[in-house]
Amino acid sequence: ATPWFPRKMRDLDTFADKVLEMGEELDSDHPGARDLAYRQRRAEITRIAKQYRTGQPLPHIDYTEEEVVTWGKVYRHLTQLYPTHACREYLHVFPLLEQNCGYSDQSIPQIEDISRFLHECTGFTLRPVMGLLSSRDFLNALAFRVFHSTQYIRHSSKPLYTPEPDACHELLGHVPLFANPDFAAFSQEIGLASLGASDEDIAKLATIYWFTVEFGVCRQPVDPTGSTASGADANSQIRAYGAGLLSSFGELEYCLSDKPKLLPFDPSKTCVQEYPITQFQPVYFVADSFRDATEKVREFARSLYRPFDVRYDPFSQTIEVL
Ligand code: H2B
Ligand code: FE
Repeated sequence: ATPWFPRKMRDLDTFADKVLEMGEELDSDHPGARDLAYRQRRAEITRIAKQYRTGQPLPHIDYTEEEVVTWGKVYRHLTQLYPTHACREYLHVFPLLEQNCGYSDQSIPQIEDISRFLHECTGFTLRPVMGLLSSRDFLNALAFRVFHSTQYIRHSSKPLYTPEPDACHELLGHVPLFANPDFAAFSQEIGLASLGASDEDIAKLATIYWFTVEFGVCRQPVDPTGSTASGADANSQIRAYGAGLLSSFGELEYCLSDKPKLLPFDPSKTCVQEYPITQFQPVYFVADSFRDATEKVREFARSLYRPFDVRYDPFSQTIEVL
C-alpha cells in the first residue's frame, strides 16, 4: 500500500506534534541540558510551533539579549568566510536579506519577514517546527515549497556548535538559497519524489538531500579574487551551497581544503553513500549547477517505482495525483 502523504497545504498541520527527538526534551549531552532557564525558553518556543496552523500569521519571537548575542557571534564568524567560500547564488541573495528581512549581527530576523520575501522570490514559505521531523514528513513538505524552520537559538555556552538544527542553521544556512529559482526547483523535485515513496526510497532521497541541501558543494567559474580549493582547476573553483556547511564555521573552511574527497554528484551513487552525522564529512559531492542537479534528480526519481505520478498546483496549493 502507498504510504499516506499530504495532498493539500492544511495536511502539513498533522506534522505539528510529530517530532523525532529533542523537541521537548534535550539529550543529556546537549550543551543546554543542565540549564533550566534554557530548557524553559526552548519549551516556550517549541510550544508556539506546536500550536501553529496553516493560514495563521507566523509566530513572532521576542528574542532575549543573550540570544541576540549568540546569533551575533555566529553571524560575524560566518559572514567573514562567505565571500571566499559560499557559492555565487548565495552571495547574490545575502545582501537582499540584509535589506529586506533585517539580517544583521544586531538582531535575529523573524520568519514572518523571511517567508514573505522568499514567497516573492520563488513561492517558498516557512513554517515553524518544534525540532527534527522524520525524513518523510520533512521531504514531503518540500513538495509544497514549504520549509520547516526551528525558531530557538543554540545554547550560549557554545556559539559555534549545535547538535541539532536551530535558527542560526536555518536562517543563515538554508534560507538564502530558497530565494534562488533553480535551487527552489531542485528542492521541490526531491519533495515531489518523496510523496508516497517506499521507506527504502525515502532513505535514498534523504541521503541525496543530505549531500546536496545540507552538505553540497558546487563547481563554478573562477572568481579572480577568490580562493582556490581542491578539485578546482584554472577555470573553475569549488564553493559551498549546503546549509550544514554555510552554518558551520569549522566545516566551511574544511570542505574547501584538500582533506575531504570530492566526487561528482550522481543521484544513483550519492543515494547509497554512507556518512557520519557528528563529524566533518569525509566525502562531498560536487554539482555542476542547480539546473543540472535538478534534471539528474528528476531522472533518478523516474527510476524509483511508484504506481502514480504527482504534480503540485501552486494556485490551489494541492498535489494532483496522476
Ligand atoms: N527536520 C527538521 N526540522 N529540520 C531539518 O533540517 C530536517 C528534519 N532534516 N528532518 C531532515 C530530517 C533531513 O536530515 C533528511 C531529509 O532526513
Ligand atoms: Fe538543515
